[in-house]
Amino acid sequence: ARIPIRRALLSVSDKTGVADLARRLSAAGVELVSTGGTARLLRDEGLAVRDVSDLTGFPEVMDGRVKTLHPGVHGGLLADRSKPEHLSAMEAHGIAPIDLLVVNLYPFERALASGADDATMVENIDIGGPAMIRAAAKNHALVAVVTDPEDYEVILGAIGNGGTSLEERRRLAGIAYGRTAQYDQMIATWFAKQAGEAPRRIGMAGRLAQTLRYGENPHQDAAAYTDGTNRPGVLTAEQVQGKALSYNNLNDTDAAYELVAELPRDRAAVAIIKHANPCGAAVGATIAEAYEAALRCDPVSAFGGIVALNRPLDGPTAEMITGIFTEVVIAPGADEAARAAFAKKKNLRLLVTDALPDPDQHGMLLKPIAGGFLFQDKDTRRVSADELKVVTKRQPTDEEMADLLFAFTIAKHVKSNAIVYAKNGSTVGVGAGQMSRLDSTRIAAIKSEDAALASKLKEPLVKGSVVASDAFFPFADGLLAAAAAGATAVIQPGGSIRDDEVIEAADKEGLAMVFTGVRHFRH
Ligand code: 93A
Repeated sequence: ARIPIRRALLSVSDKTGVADLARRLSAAGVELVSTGGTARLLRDEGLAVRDVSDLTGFPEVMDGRVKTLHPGVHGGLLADRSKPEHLSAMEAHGIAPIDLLVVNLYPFERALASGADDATMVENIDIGGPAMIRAAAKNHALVAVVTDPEDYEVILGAIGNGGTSLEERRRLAGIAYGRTAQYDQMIATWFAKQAGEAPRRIGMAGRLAQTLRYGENPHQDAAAYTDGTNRPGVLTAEQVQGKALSYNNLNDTDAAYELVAELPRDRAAVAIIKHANPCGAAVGATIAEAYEAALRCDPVSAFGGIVALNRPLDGPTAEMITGIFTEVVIAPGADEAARAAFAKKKNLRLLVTDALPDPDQHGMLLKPIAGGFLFQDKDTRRVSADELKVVTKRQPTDEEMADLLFAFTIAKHVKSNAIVYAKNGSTVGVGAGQMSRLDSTRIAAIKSEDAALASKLKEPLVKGSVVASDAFFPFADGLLAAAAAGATAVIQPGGSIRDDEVIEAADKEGLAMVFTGVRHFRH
């Protein structure tokens, strides 16, 4: 049955759209009741609002920690008005029924993302809000509960329609419990982190951003979720043009953007991604220069690729990109000339963000396995020049050193076993996802030779390059294959029981080699 809305309690931290909603409710004759900040905002909008303290006969106290925690509120939310006993209790204690609850919670997730101190985190734990939400949702037979500005529409529709339907209230109740569960999950995870422990229980901390047409394949259902932090990235991007993003597009675009975000910010940087692996990445004086260099690495694989930039897209680069079939381009901005060049390619997706992803921001990685899932921190480790240990007789030159660090950074973003050859701030060969490190080393070199043939170069770019390995060479064979392909310097974690053999082979070949002491597996 439809339940008309006569009295609504509004208490929101995210004030988006609440004034509009309240105005429409008020115009329909609904009595508005509200907490401090929300009441103030609605009064500023010229609306008549009762204070919660009016309903409870009790002031908001303790910096707002106790505002709505009172039988005057909870009785109004929980009363089953079909029961004479509940009605008489309402009568005896002067409890007014509430038909609609609009609450959203203290922004704990925003506080977390902003790196707030412990005291601030604690103050951002909402108590009264979840209590009201759970009460109203339990009593969904009579009360509608809205926890998300996105659902104000449901209420606006109900106003002119004789009230909310049971079906609507039931759906809103489910959304409400999903919200409080997720909220407490986040708080629990924060406490576990403080205690230096893995959280005892963990759930899905996500909010539906969009349902996707399908997953990695057309027979798989899929959807994208945001984690509430609003961190810059593919999910916060504005899509300027092109078809809707697919599951694979989102996955690859994220990989591309996170990669360029980690390259030196004082250079323009470009990455081209296929199947979540870079088939080219480069830094340069300009975005156009970096794109050209990145494309040169493997122009065949770049077909249908995803391109990420660390600088705004400009006209000349946009023109170049349109010269080859490209699925997605993401950049922190795009100028007029670039937008005009892309407008001709209707299907090409252009995504623009106001900032790059923050590579130092911690994150959690979940991987499902049968009967459960694995959890780990995001790999935010970055190796700096002063951590490197030269282990060979020959020291790397300054040019080699710069390329070694660049190559190792790229290798972090390549599926293991990862081998990356680089020269002059550009990848020249990438070997990804092989079960043998030797195979990755060979494949990357073969690809460089193929690219040289395709581009009619006299000699493959891998000649005179440096090589990075995401984990140690277990034997000398991989290193020897890299030397045979033309690498002159090597960067790798070290730590194999055969390090001596590998170092000896490097010395024999005249290679310079540095150990990072840090491994970057990625699967
Ligand atoms: O500190 S609380 O847990 N104590 C309460 O009794 C209480 N009641 C509502 N926080 C409480 N709220 C929250 O206040 C709501 O969930 C909402 O996020 C916020 C709205 O406060 P204001 O209207 O003063 O801006």
